Amino acid sequence: MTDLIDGAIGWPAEAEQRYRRAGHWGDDTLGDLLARWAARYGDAVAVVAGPTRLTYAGLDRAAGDRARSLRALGIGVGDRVVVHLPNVAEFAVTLFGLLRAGAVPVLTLPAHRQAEIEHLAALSGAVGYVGPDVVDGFDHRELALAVAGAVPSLRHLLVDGEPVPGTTALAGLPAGTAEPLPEPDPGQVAVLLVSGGTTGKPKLIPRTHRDYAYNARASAEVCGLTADDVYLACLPLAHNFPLACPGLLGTLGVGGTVVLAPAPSPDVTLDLVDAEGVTVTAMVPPLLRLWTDLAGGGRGRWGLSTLRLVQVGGAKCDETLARRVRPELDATVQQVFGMAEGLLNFTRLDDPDDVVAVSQGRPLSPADEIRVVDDRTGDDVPDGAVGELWTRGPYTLRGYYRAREHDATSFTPDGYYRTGDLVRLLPTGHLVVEGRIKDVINRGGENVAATELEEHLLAHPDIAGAAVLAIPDDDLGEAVCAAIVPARGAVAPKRRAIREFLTARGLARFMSPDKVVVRDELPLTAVGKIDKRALGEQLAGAPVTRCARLACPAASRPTPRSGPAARSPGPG
Ligand code: OOB
Repeated sequence: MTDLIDGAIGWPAEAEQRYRRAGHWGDDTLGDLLARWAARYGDAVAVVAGPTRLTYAGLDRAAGDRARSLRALGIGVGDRVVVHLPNVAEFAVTLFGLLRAGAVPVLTLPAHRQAEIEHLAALSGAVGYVGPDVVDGFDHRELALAVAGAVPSLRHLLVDGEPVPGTTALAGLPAGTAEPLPEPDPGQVAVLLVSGGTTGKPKLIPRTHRDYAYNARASAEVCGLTADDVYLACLPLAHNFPLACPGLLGTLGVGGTVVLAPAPSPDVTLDLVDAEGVTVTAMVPPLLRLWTDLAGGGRGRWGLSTLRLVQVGGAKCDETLARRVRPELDATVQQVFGMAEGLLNFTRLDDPDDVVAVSQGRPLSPADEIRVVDDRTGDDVPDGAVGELWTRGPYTLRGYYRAREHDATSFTPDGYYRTGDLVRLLPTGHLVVEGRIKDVINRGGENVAATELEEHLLAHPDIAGAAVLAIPDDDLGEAVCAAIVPARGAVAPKRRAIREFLTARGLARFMSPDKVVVRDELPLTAVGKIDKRALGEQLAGAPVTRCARLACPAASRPTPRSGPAARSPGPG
């Protein structure tokens, strides 16, 4: 194993040679690549954000200037800097400026707050923070000052906007000198991404120049991106999906234009599609549902005539929704099952609609190695059976950043990353995601896969959102709780109706929710996935229900209904 900076573990020499020979890994840093793209696409528009339009040459120049200013401050090779910017042009300038200076951006999500930023700044030993001034009434400068109070390494608090005492405006940085910028090693860490897990504290994922450049280039290829494409970043750019799958980096690599949506809300993003002639975008399933509801089939004020490809990923897209995209939005849907840790699976543009509707894609690279295993024994499961997905490859990490203890359980001795995702492999080589290992409810000995039940619930015409989670139960240990959001204009079905619906779909009785709660909306994570931890906390505060008290897990008698649950909002 090669040791990368400060404890990130690299690939063994044998794998490195293999990836280089196959042409996956090159010798460019991400900073070099921007210069290359600028030479090729000079005056073409690279980034659009509100009234700002940056050409490739303009972005290249701005990134170089920023790199020199950062170096003048003393920020140099290997220094970590927390980037906490929304989707603004400054994100691209800061990202490439840091890369050019040889520094390592720590890409945090705009929705992160002091607890997360403090943790990530301390974990990375960051020397700097770059954030906006005030967004939607939230003062990032105060956050930065508070974090700096707790994390002594944090010396430079840089503001995109108006500074306050103790912080410095990006616009006011010294120009720096014309001395040549450093040339970082392409095998070193380029960026630190934040892990997407919704349990425990976020971890940092080291992505090297080589592996991330390949990630973006190969993703662009699989999407058939060209210089004519206009990519809309709906999701926060700090997330791997809109950043490099293909996202910002993949689109810039082919000379296309990246339009930054200031907010993911459908009215903003749909308007941008028409205004900027967007051809490709990426979103999480809840947003895709809003798009199709609002704009599908010619509804609403949007033409969407340029849109050709809608990527959906981050969480499972149910079949019903996936099938609506082509007829209603007149675009190809591409399922993307990815992770900040590396492995990306895409349905291909020429996959039959039936495969695209039910699978979450197949690995991006011919060099991706995947195994579907029994997580207790580590043996491969029989063909087509459900097991945990293990993977290694040219853009999948071999270890988290400064987390050796965690690595011991997250990786096998031969370098496979244990994803924690439960999948099944179709004969075509496509994967179907069946849930997360930790997302299986043990209902008195019967296993209820939350994802599977959610998909069945979403097939109900009156249900627009569903999240299934375990609630403690004296008799069963865990009982099944479904939080549902009624479809627009519909009345939420009652628990009995849901049970009949599920039974008609052939589901075992024990799969029927013991409790149903109705919500106007479900809490979302920083990137827009359903946040089950927050939901669990909300439900824990809700009145206790007795409706789940079954004597036996597979009992067929009706569940007794009494107690406070009868008064809680909308139980079935
Ligand atoms: C993406 O990355 P993360 O790091 O925020 O989350 C990764 C996890 C996966 O391990 C899996 O549990 C879940 O999110 N996930 C999906 C999924 N895509 C991700 N579960 C079911 N179906 C899918 N299509 O979420 C991410 C990174 C790059 C591209 C796309 C998504």
